[in-house]
Amino acid sequence: MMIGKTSDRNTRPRLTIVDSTLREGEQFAGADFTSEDKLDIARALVEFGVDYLEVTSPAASPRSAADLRMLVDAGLPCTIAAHIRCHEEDARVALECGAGALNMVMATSPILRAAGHGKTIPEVVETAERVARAVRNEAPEIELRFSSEDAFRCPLGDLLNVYLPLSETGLFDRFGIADTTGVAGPEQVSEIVALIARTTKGAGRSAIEFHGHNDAGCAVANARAAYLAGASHINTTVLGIGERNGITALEGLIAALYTLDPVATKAAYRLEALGPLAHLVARKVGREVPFNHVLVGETAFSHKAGIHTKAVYNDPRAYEGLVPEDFGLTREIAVGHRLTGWNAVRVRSEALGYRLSVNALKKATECVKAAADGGDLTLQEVDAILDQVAAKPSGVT
Ligand code: HCA
Ligand code: CU
Repeated sequence: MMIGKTSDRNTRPRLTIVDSTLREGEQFAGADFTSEDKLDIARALVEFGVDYLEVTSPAASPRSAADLRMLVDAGLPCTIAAHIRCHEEDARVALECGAGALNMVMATSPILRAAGHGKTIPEVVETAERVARAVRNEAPEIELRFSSEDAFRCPLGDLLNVYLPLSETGLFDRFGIADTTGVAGPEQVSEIVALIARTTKGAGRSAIEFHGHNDAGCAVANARAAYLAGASHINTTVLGIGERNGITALEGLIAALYTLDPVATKAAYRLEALGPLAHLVARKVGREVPFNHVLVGETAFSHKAGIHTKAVYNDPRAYEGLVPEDFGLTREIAVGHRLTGWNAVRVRSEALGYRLSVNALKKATECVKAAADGGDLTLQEVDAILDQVAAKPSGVT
């Protein structure tokens, strides 16, 4: 398996993350990024190891254009992709601002075509080709992607009637497939990604970019499925922020990649930078990191029940599929609750410098459980019980 990144074109990366925190993420209800915010986030993403940053169309507002210029001028070691409508004017502005790639998008599903641009499938193809030719005229070497908005609510025949003629033009580097309303499941994503990758291969270029929303909670699973089915590029945002409840979270995708190949994932990304990155973006959008978020949530490495804690003390792999130390994180073992076990109490007692007999530890555990039946105890309250038990002559071994 090849997870990773390299700037060497001959050893093209097997998977490239196209992070859209500065585009899809800007569409999150709580996001109102200043120019400085955008630069901070861009730097942190690149520092983590992301190669592509997708940014809001410079045609959206004068500040959006100025911010794209600013990001280009910052000279970060990454490609800045402007997300644009399939309009020649949008493309022209993006090129003028110095974008390194153009991520064009156009709706293909019947519902979005009717509610949006009103074009038929042949007209979608004609428009995309016309804009792409204009772009190639202006900037022959620019990286160009065409994506179908709402691809998963689009009849398969229509989808093929979009991607096949467009791939035959040879104008595009990549095709995007978007689950805009988050209705797809992993099996459907696998099937469509594999089919589009296969059918566009040979005719033109075969790189596939997947973009998936999280309305039904499948965004990370769908991105994983897309990757395994042959997608070369995956869209993410930090904390998954985006329209409604967002898209594939960068943290979730990284965790999924790590479960597939920890060594390659560690080699490709600075994993310990993920936590600070998540907290940075949370601060910028004025929210907390969700307590149970993948990897970086407060409880992501908390162990509680006695059976779990005992096994984790013996071997953390017993209940950890992801190694917190690899991400610069620490596990937490809760002691002061009614589900506690004497191993957790023993470890705490040892941290306090006691060497208690098994009997004394079991006695202390009973005391903790009984007291915690009235509500969880603080560590100080647990320590007070341990102090008392240790003070009894029979307590110490
Ligand atoms: C949007 C829609 C989009 C585009 C995805 C893509 C979606 O906000 O413009 O460019 O592939 O979810 O369809 O984010
Ligand atoms: Cu989207």
